[in-house]
Amino acid sequence: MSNYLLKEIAEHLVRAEVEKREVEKVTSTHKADLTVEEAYLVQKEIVEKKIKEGNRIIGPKMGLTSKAKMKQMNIEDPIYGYVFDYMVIENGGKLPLNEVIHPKVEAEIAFVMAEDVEGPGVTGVQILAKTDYVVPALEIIDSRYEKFHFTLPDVIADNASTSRVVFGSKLYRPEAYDLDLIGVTLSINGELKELGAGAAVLGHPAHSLAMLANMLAKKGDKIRKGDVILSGGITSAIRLEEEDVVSGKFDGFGEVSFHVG
Ligand code: OOG
Ligand code: MG
Repeated sequence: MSNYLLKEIAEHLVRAEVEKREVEKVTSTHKADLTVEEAYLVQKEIVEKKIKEGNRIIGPKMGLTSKAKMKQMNIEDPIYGYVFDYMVIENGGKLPLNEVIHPKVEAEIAFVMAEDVEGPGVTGVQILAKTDYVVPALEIIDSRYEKFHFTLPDVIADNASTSRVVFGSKLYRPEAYDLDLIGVTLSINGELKELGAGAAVLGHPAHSLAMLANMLAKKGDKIRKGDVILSGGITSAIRLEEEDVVSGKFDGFGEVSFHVG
């Protein structure tokens, strides 16, 4: 793929995000045979563009790490993307609907890293040993593609649909919990929509971060000390509507909430 096309696709997707306009998937409009490797180059271009514009990385994130998410999106391979500072909504805060296209919410467990972790060969135990804290989170995904329809390379190029995130207000030490056994409920306007447990994410959320470290290693990159990392949606994502009040309850971890305005 030419450097020109790569930059063109990156700009096209950033424009869609900024203008809050859904677009046809890149494999329909720009390059039918876009590979996974090329898609990560597009994503890198987007990330570098956002950094140049003065935004800061909160951390990488994993996606499509649970059966529920894989089934919902019809893609079987975990992916990663990046969360930026402008995407963070405070716990209990508001998601202005006019800032997004067609948002969905999903419940996740996030990790705050105490040290760098560099693959290959990283295991879940090593991740836990290098984690300062875990924190419950609600991720708001907002694919820039029409109807959330995409192939694996499309969603990678689109920074894994990353849009907004709400982190819980309290940090928890990882060794005090069996993160695979943490029960989670996701309710909207008081109605239970989804439920699951940490084990839905590759057997244990730490496995997701181990996979992330090993995927990053292939690009000469690593998990960094201080990164706050989403391990991936535990359940299917739920479409958000005007005035929705969203609550994620995590057993022993309290509640994370926001409302749509
Ligand atoms: C891709 C983003 C996936 C997750 O946690 O699985 C993701 C999508 O579903 O649009 O963030
Ligand atoms: Mg997610």
